[in-house]
Amino acid sequence: AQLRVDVLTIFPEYLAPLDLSLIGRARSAGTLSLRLHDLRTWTHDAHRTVDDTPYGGGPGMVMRPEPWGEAFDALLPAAGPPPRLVVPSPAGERFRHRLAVELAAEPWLMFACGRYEGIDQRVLDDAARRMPVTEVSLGDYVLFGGEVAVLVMLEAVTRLLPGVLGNADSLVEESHTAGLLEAPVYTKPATWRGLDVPEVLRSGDHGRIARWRRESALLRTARRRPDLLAGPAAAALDRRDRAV
Ligand code: 6GU
Repeated sequence: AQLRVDVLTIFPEYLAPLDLSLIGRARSAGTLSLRLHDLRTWTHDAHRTVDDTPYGGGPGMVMRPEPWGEAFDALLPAAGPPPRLVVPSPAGERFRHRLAVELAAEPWLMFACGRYEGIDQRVLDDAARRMPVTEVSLGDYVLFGGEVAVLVMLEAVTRLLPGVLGNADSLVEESHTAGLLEAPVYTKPATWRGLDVPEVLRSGDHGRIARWRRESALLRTARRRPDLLAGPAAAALDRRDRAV
């Protein structure tokens, strides 16, 4: 497989959608090798306990370290390169297109899904002695756990794998690849409920269409996401763009 992925979670059923659609197809095509692991496999008490009360007090529960340690012992190779460990957390680095590209270039990813108030910090400290660890946040809000974040990240990463998208051009043109939002898109009919498709898109003039799309992308980005224009994409704007 192009990419091997292991996911550690106490809710493997949460990741059932990974059988569907294009991710499911990438799996059956052998591009993506995905394994889900129930963290409770590495508990030994009758209740298969994965959490305990926080040292220092406070609300909620913290994931205890032992099952995580045993899981890594079982899943990491005795020799050879380890996976890159990705830990979803609101305290992590922001997940952006750039990081998706980076992850898609790895041979082996492991995701560790925390729940409750988080995972005992020593799990991350110990893991970092054995493999590269990246804590990743989807945005400035808090989820119950990392599972849905893994769905999001795996979808963003899988579609970047060679052969997953039918048309490789869709990767080149799309939003965020260029650091800009995409121009609006239209299909038939040419008029619908009194609304017309912009004439330029029906003109057949590929030069005009490309300029219109570029301008629309710039305008949309300036209006909706001006922060993107302050970033690295700004360096790529040419003189013609600045005149828009
Ligand atoms: Cl990646 N995980 C969790 N648990 N909460 C989040 C998040 C991730 N990103 C934003 N909130």
